[in-house]
This record gives sequence, structure tokens and C-alpha cells, in this order.
Amino acid sequence: MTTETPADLARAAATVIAEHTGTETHDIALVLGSGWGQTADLIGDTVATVENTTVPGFAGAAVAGHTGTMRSVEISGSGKRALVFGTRTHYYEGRGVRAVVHAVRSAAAAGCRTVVLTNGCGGLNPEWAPGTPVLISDHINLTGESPIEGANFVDLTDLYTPRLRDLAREVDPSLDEGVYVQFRGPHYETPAEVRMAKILGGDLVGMSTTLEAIAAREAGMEVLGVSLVTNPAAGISETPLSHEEVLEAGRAAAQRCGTLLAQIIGRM
Ligand code: 8IG
Repeated sequence: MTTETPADLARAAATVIAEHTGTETHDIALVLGSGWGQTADLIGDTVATVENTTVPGFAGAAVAGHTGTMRSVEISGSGKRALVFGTRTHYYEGRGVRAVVHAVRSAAAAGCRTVVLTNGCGGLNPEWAPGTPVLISDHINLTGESPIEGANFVDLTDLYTPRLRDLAREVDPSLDEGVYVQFRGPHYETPAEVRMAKILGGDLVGMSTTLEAIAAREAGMEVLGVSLVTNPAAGISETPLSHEEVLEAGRAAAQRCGTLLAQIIGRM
């Protein structure tokens, strides 16, 4: 009987990633969430594209519009290498927490010391129009899960590295920051749940990121989290959202978000 640990699987993935990309180590990992798909093209030249299904532990894309590939990108300016994941496994897919954080662990095994986690989410601040990027300052994990296995009491103070948030604000001083609340999903919140999130100290509601951030910290990585507010959270806006408006806001924001992240990553 073999008992493959998550670390074994991450090492196996890193070996295959190195083979397929022709690069022994990567420096920065980037996970692209809803609305962030353009970013990879803007941070530099793609050196290799790898189908997720060819890498141990990875599955194809589960959400339409996400791509089931990862790319090795030479970052313009710094010459560092980014490992860009075009999609993520969400907790609500039911494949377990190990699957959710496998990309982050694989990136750590591939040499990445920094991970940039992006997502699309709902905003609690009515001033955040659809298409507003917001830095994640901290999180509240409402999944009831941890990616850590065993008695490893990882400190999450400053989980979202202050130095990287400062760097982001040097690029764009107008960036707001907020506390990201992860719900299980896949349904959106009720207005009462959004009010609860606000009472708890939340600013953003979403269905990803927190478990990945914890796994990254366990692996000793620095974390930058950036949310794209694509809609006011349920009950925040008086008028029901027009899906078309949200889509349009996303399209309009894509260029700004991609450029912003490319500039931040170029300075890392
Ligand atoms: I895009 O309003 C997006 N993802 N939980 N709530 C949650 N996830 C989201 C939302 C939202 N918008």
C-alpha cells in the first residue's frame, strides 16, 4: 500500500511542471480568478503552456470561462519566472481541501516564494462599483476547514504580507483594502448573511482564496491577495443587479486589473 502525502503529490507535480516548462524553478505563483484572465498576457512572455490534466493532482477547469492550463511566464523587467494558474479548484466542487490547495503547494515545490491570489467577489462597501480592485488585508474563513493536516499551529498574523500590499499601493495609491470573507458557496449569500459578514468585520464576500492563503503560509510563502469586486453583495444595492452590467464592468476592468497586477509583479 502506498500513502501519498500532499507534499509527495506537490513534488510530483513540480517535477512534471519543470519538465514541461523547461524551467527548474519558478519565483512567483499567480492564481487567476474571475475577471483576471488577461493578466498573464500583460506580465511578460509566455514561455510554455501546460495542460492541467497532464500534471499530477490537477483536474481540468470546472467553471466555464476559466482555462484549464498553467503557464510559465518570463516577467518583463525583472526576468523572474511566474507560474500562472489559469483556473483554480474551488471548495464547493467537493473534491476536498487537498485539491483546493494543490496548486499552491505545487508552486511552493516548484520554488515559488510568493503567491498572488486573485478572485472575483461581492463588495459590501457601496462605493465599490463593479470593476473595482481591492487589496485583501485579512480574511475570515467560514468554510470550517483548514488545509493543514496534523498539529502544525501556523501563525496567520500578517497572512497577507504588508510589504506586498505597500508595493501594490505604490503602483496605485487609490487602492482600497478589505477583509475577505469566504463562504462555502456555490450559492451566493442571502442579504442576512451579507449583514452578518459586515457585523463580523468583512468587506468582501467570495468563495475562494482563504484556504489557499493558509496553505501558502504553511509552505512559508508570502501572499498578496487582490479581489475584483464584480457586484455589490446581496442586499447592498437597492436595485437588483443587471447581469449584463456586471459583465460589462468586468470587461471594462480587465485592462486596468491586468495592468495593475503586471506592474505590481514587475516590482516584486
Ligand atoms: I463574482 O457576491 C462573485 N463571487 N460568495 N458572493 C460570493 N461570491 C461571489 C460573489 C458574491 N460575486
